[in-house]
Amino acid sequence: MKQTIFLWIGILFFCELVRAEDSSRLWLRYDTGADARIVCEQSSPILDIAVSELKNAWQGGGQVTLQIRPASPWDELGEEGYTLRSSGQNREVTITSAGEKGLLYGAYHLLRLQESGADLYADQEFTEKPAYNLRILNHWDNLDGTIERGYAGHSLWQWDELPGTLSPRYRQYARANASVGINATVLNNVNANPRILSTDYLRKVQALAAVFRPYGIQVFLSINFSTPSELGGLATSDPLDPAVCRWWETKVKEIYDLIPDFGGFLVKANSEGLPGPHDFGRTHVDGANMLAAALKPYNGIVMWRAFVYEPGDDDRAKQAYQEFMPFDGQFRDNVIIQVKNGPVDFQPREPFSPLFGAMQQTPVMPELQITQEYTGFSNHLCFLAPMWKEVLESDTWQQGEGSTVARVTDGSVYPQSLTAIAGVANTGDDVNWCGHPFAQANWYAFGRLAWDHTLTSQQIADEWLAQTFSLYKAGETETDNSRAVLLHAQLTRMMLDSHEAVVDYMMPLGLHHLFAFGHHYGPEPWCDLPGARPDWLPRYYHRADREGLGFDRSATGSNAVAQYHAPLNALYGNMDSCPDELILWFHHMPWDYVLGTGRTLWDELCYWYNRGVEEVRGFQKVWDQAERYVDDKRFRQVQHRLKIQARDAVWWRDACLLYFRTFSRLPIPYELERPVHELKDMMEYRIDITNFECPPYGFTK
Ligand code: GCW
Repeated sequence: MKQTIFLWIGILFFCELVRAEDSSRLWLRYDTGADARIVCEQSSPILDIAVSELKNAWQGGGQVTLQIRPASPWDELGEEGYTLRSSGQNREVTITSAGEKGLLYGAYHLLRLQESGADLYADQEFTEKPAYNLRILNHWDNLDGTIERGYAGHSLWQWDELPGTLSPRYRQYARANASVGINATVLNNVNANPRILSTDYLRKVQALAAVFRPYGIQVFLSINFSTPSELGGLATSDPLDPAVCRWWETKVKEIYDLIPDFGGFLVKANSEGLPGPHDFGRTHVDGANMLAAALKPYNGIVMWRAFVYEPGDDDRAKQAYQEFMPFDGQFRDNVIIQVKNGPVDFQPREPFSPLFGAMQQTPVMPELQITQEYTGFSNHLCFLAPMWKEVLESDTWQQGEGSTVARVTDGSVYPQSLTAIAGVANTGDDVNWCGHPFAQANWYAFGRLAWDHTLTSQQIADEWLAQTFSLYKAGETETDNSRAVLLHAQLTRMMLDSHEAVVDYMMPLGLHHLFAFGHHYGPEPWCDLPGARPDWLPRYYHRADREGLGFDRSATGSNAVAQYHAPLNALYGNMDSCPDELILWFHHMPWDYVLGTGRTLWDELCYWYNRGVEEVRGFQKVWDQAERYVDDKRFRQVQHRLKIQARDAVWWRDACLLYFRTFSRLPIPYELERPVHELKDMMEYRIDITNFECPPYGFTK
């Protein structure tokens, strides 16, 4: 009898565990009910959250004190930074900050240390402060609930229900952001619907802002430049028209009456068919400054995107620089230019945008893409921290050696009061938020790097894994535990290698934009749509012909290299010195050109594609070992997606090599695996993305 009862208790406990494992808790998987001793003399919505998080989850015993210290002009940590002191002897932790938000971030950091297995009572004192003032998510969420380039379901924002009904996920979203230091969000797509500024929608935005505020999160909106005419009924949206200026001033006042801490506007103008100041014969400066003037009285800002390009004769990669450099210094002080990490468009690998560091009188902010538009959607495991680190650590040389992209944008090199970094969000209403369990790591990594870009990818992967999978806790014996330690190391390695693997099987050696037209999932290097914009077709980028492959951006070609500061212009501009990783970005290389490895371009291409495939197969082997240590649901989700990724990698390799082979007419090196697809079949195949939420995908004919 007793045994049966125990058995039932066991079964119920097990069911509860399984039920709980739906990935919805992200990296915030603390055991609750700790009832820890937390002391904080003040109370406020932000502080109350800091206290309750610790009270619930702090397992360190002793006491944690949260203290606001008087702000002083010498306090370099600001309102968001903090000092954390711990004493082993007294089992005490004290976090001090000049601001409430600093204490909230300190509290989350303490819990992060706990969950990632740090020694909680090593006598220590350290300070933390964010690298960028604004660490902001950009949601490409449409008002109809769809998400442009979103792969985790529909929008989190239930516009139909707002403002009356507040989904519990809003608070969970805010909490997750705060836990990694993200302090702002743009709620709607940069391809903005004018209706977002209608009073109806502003009331919905107000309701969201109220949920986010206690987590230190400020709300911004993307605006459509033609809103005065489209929504306001004006005859024009010309930024120099006094009636248009007045319209914006009135609208901005309405917004601030509803949301006093509203952050400002994000603007995509005269880009990919969206309206902008050019439509009225005005410039980006006219447009941005007009909005900035309306926002200024409320301390609002304008984030004006530099993602602009027109079909024409000139290289797309050069256009943002050409269009924006002449305006350097002409923007108002509450305008910041938002620049994608690379000069084209979030490709798996690009060199950094030459605008970084070059604009010296205007603040510039990097825009990174967390959602995996070009890296396998939510099917492929691709940890993006290494890619972002590569960009942030690229040396622009604009002010001598060490003027890295990070340092020219975070205020270290140029004195700027406005510093910011944006990430295009990968969240949706899927239970697990991001589609792929490992895609959560990219949301996490964006926050951590925006806070501290000197963290290594390894540190970030390490702490995310420890918090998200708790492998060590699974082991029952010492052998189990030491296996878990080894597995943790292998999984970290898998994450760290995953971005390079994706580059290898999709677009190695600097190739870019070989994607299928429209949805950007699979390969279509041959794509040729009559009437399509040439700069939206892969041929524009790979330029394969009988002689060779790649885009000549050297002095003999488009001369995009001239936009880079010395010595990079020469380094990139010369085939012999250009890094292999970027060689086809900058050069049209002969098929038989011998690279540093001693292999010809063609052979090297085959090797890199194959390496990508092999790497993914390696990830499968590592992941299968996790079966005993990870809950069944997440284990199978990842396992299933790795299968898709492995199939897709072969598809990418076969498609690109067989297609390029029609130009090189060279054999795939005989020691390498042979293609398993026919080029003709792959060219006829159309990916069905109408139901992209439920795999399987991949080339199966
Ligand atoms: O990467 C491209 C995307 C578009 C996107 C655009 C942009 C929101 O394919 O979907 O539009 O860039 O960043 O504006």
